Amino acid sequence: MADEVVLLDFWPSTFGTRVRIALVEKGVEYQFVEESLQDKSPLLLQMNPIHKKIPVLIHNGKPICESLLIVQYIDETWKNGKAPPLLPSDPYQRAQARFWADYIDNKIYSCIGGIMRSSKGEEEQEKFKKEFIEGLKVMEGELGEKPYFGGDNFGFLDVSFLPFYSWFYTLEKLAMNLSVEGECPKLIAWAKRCLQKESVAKSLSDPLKIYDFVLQMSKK
Ligand code: GS8
Repeated sequence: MADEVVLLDFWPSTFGTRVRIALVEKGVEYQFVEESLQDKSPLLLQMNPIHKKIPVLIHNGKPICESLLIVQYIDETWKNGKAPPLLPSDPYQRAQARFWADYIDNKIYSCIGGIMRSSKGEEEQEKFKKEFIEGLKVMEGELGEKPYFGGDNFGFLDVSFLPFYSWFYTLEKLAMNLSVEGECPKLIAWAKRCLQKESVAKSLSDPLKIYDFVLQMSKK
C-alpha cells in the first residue's frame, strides 16, 4: 500500500518550509493542508495536542511534530537514491548539525520576532537587529568556504536555515539601515546557490508575499 503523507502547514512559516524542502528532496508525494493559525482545525488540535502548532507531518495516520524532528524523520524514513542523506553519517558531525539548527531556532528566530514586534529605529529594535546580525555572522563563519552547510552536499543545516532567507526582505523593510547582503554577502551567495535546487525553489515562500502578509497582519 502506498504511503499516505499529509503536511499541516501555513505558507509563510519558516518551520513548515523546512519540511516542504525535505519532502521534495526525498521525492515524497504528499498532501499539503493549509492551516489557519487563528482558527485551528480539529485535525491540527488532534495531531499536535501538546503545542497546537504547525508543521505536523502525518504519515499513515501517525503525527510527527516539531520541524527539526520531522526533517530527521523524513531523512530516516525515505531514501532517495539520487540524493545523499541530509544528516551526516558521522555521529559527531550529526551532533554539530543539530547544535547549529538549535542555535538558529533559539538565537536567530527570537531576534526576528524582536525586530518585528518593535518599531523602526527604536532602541529595542536596534538591540535585536545587532543580535540578529551577530547571529548571522556566526552562521556565516560556520559556513566558511563550503558551498553548503552540509559541505559538498546540501544537508540538514541547509534545510533548517534556508527558510529564513524569505524573511530577510521583510526585516530589511521593517528595520532601519539593515542590509543582510551588505553584512553577510557569503550567506546570501549560499542562499542563492541553494535556490538553484528545485526542492528549494519550489518550497520557499516569495519574500514580497511575506512582506505583504506582515503588513496585512500589522493592520489587524
Ligand atoms: C515551532 C513551530 C511554530 O512556531 C517547530 O516546528 O520547529 N518549534 C516548532 N509554529 C507556529 C507557526 S510558524 O511561526 C504556529 O503554529 N503557531 C501557532 C500558535 O502559536 O498558536
